[in-house]
Amino acid sequence: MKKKVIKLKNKIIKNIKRVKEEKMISSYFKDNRLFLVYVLVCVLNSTLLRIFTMPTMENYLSFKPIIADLAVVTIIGSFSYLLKGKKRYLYLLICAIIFTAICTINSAYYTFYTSFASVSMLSLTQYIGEVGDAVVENVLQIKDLVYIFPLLFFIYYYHRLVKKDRYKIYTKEKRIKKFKNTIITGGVILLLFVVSLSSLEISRFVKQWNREYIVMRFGIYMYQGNDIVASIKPQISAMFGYDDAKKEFNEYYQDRPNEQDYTNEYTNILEGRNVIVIHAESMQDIAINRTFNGEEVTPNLNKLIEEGLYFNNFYSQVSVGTSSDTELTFNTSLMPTQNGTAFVSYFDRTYIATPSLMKEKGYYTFSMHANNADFWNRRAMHNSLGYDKFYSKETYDVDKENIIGLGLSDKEFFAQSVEKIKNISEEHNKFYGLLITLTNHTPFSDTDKYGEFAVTMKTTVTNEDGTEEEIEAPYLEGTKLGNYFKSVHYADEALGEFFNELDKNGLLDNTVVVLYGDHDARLPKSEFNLMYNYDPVTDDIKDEEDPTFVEYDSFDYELDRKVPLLIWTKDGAVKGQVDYTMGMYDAMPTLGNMLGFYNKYALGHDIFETKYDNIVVFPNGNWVTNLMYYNSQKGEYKLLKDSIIDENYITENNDYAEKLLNVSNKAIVFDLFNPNSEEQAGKAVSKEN
Ligand code: GP9
Ligand code: MN
Repeated sequence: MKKKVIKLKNKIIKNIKRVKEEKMISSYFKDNRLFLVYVLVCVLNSTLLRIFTMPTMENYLSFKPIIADLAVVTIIGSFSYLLKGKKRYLYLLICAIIFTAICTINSAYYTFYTSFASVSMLSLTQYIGEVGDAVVENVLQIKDLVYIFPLLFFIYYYHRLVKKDRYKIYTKEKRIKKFKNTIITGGVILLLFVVSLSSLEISRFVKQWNREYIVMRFGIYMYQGNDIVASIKPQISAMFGYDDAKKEFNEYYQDRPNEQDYTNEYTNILEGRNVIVIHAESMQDIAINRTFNGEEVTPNLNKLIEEGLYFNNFYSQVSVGTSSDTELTFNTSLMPTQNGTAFVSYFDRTYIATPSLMKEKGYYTFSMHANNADFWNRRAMHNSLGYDKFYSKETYDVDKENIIGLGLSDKEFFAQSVEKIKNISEEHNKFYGLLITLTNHTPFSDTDKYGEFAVTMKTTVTNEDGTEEEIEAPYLEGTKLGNYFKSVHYADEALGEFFNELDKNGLLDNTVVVLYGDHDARLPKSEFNLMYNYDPVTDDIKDEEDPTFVEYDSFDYELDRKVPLLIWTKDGAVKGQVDYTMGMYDAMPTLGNMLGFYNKYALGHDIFETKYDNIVVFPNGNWVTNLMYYNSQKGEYKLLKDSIIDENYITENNDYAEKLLNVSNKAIVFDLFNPNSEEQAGKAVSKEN
């Protein structure tokens, strides 16, 4: 009996405790409703951003970034409790607006650059106006505005609380107590998060070069906070850490000979010739030798490829500096910088660049681009690269009729440039010139100005009654990819006219023409799928069960981002197709060997020395070799050959890529090609002191 009473007593105590706990929890919720809604809104937005930008299984299941967001949002929000009355709401509102803005901006930025935004890019926002259409059509989409709705709910919720008289006004003691409890809770969540991190995660967070990886593990808020520190760092770190950078730099290059120590069949083969380099905007390899109903997209380029030396496995290595990054890499064999862009943030550094080296060989060097000279800071940077003169928009006749897309049409640009080159050739013995095209730039929407080129599919279909019928299915008409091919067709036509004019004026006789595609055209993957798997009968993508269905994954998409590289002479001095895996940074050493110059500090190689052993490192740490494409963000790869890979292969190439990116970045940031860099670093430090 006694036992039963004790049992009952215990049960009652337990129940009272549980009820008390439940009451406490519910009273906590009631007491902190606004704060909790603020937390929910901010964490939800960050989660939505990750899901919309990187929809992978790993992302859906990952709690880590949610914990990180929770810690940041709680700690920052906790200060609201120090404020009285309505001010508490206003503080939370401002925080929620900032967090929402971070999500919106990053969502839009990701669409355009497949990366997350960095405050170091703020100095570039002036260029956004210049690419006008491109930004509106490509960047601002409805999905970027989704983040505003949770914010609106937060505002609505506050007003509802006020209306129902449920918005709490706390005493000073209560406010301080709440602040303390909340910040401690945030701190504990943060601590739990930190102890869960692996050393790889910590190291990547510190380096901040793999942005997707960081957002995936640390959430967008921690990423952005870290980015602010990382963006200010280059300015500060150019003052500090010089000795370590110089040491690393010296070690990297210590075994390199000062003079070229090899020869191959291409050595000096083009020495002494004039050089015309064509920077073909957004020219992607997928357009080469492609036909629609038997019509070539690039008939002129295809002919030149037949006559010249063509590299059909060539990748651009751009980061957020797109065109300008390629100019940097092509001319210096360095990689784009890890923060900001070399053209904008580091234009005042010393560069060992092809134009300067050609100048030393007695060439007159120039660049031509019919756009504003300050775009990508070219006015300043072309000087640093060693161009004697930059012929920019001011030197061209640009009128309304001649504008396509971003500016002067390629046909008009080339026509006017030939006149300039004619004068140059009369005044100078030898010249090295760069022509940057413009028409074939995203969004490829000026289709009525490109001329006729159908991207349809004509085919014969058998009707139910057995009769055959010729149909012309829409295929890529009306798609962005289709418009791209129309634009490329125009760019190719302009190129054909340019060659004709050069030839008519005798300017091809002792000249080598180099043409590269500066980067891919940022076309949607879904449209590639349509291109490879189009069914003209249904006017849709084939069924996956269809035996002719071609699997198209994200690796295929990366591999399709290849761009053309062509070296052409009228007399066919160099000829053939080369399928070695090659990157933009290999252009300088490969051309140097042909033209008779050598740069000890090139990060790439003469492709005719490395051949199939080459590796192309991308600014985000991904790399591609003859054997595999490796995605360092996801730690996944695709084998390109039927071969067995040694397990060290990935580790060694990852180390190689990381070192190369690091040395390249430090060489630029610390101005290590400048013989006076040490003195300058010393001065900067003493100025600081
Ligand atoms: C602008 C042109 C385009 O002058 O070079 O630059 P992008 O948008 O390709 O970097
Ligand atoms: Mn470009």
